[in-house]
Amino acid sequence: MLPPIRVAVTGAAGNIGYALLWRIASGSCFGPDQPVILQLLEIPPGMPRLEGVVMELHDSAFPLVHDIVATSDPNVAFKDADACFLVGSRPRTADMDRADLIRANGPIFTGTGKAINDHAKKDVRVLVVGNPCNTNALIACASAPDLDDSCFSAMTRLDQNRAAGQLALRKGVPVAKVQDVFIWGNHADTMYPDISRATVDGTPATEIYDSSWIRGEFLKTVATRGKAIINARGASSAASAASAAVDHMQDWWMGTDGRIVSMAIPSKGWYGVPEGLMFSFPVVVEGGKIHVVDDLEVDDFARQKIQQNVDALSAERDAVKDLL
Ligand code: NAX
Repeated sequence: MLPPIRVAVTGAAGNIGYALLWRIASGSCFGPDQPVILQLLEIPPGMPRLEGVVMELHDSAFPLVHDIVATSDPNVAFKDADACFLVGSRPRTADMDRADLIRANGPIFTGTGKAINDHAKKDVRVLVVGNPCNTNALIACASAPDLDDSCFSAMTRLDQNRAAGQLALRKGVPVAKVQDVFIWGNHADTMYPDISRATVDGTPATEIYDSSWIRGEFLKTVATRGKAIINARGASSAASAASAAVDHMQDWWMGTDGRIVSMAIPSKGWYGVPEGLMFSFPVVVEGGKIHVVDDLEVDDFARQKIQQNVDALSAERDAVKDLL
């Protein structure tokens, strides 16, 4: 048996937390031989709900769970953390636009980033899920000056999985047959699902789907899926978001074996994306290191979509520049 790793989850008593913790505890994220110590953070009003979650985790008797810490103190939650899922943040309400959400949630991530900086392992892997996740990750990263910026990422895997699901449904094949579709940009409705390298059962996706469907209905379905879920379920995506968070962290932890996946990471100028923007790129992971696949041909349509995301994320960055 390996020594246990410490996994911090914020917003642990929320909807995504309720699905995510069971996947981590069962071994589906870090592997069936990797014990975990769960370090769960909530704000004080969430602590009674978190107590209930912890009771249920104990009642699930997961052999891989060596300890559970439930706290409202970030300094405790991030102590010696090897991996962090930053889920906790304020959800957008009807009276808020995106700019209001950024202003409301930004300060959470300065405190979180500082606590991670001061207490987590120096090679910690941080995944930001709480929205607006790209800019929240940027703030957390900027608030952790002692850590390398490669410790921070934001989640666009749900968008990737949604895109793969739509391609599979359209062709009538299991989703496992779909490979190498990925997302550019922001986790927002500007994001761009790119099929230029994707294959379905070994055949290039560009030979299977006509471009009017790809640029029309497919793009719209993926971009507006979050709203469609809310309309249908009366609540936002939770289990699929948790599943995507597990996929993202598992790939970061174990590697992608050559598969291309999507992760939003601090740009080093790849594809003309300004340095420092937390931008989703096509990546592969090897030995715990994320590498951008930087030699793809980008057509005019994709270039225009990348630029839209650069503009949106630059505007978000400007809106929080006092926090960076
Ligand atoms: P919930 O409102 O169910 O849960 C959020 C939890 O976070 C609550 O229990 C709350 O008490 C806690 N919280 C709030 N501020 C906190 C803080 N400063 N420290 C610790 N905990 C805090 O929301 P849920 O459905 O779980 O969604 C969580 C976040 O994920 C939201 O920001 C949501 O927008 C975002 N999402 C991101 C997705 C992505 O693909 N990146 C997709 C799903 C989801 O929309």
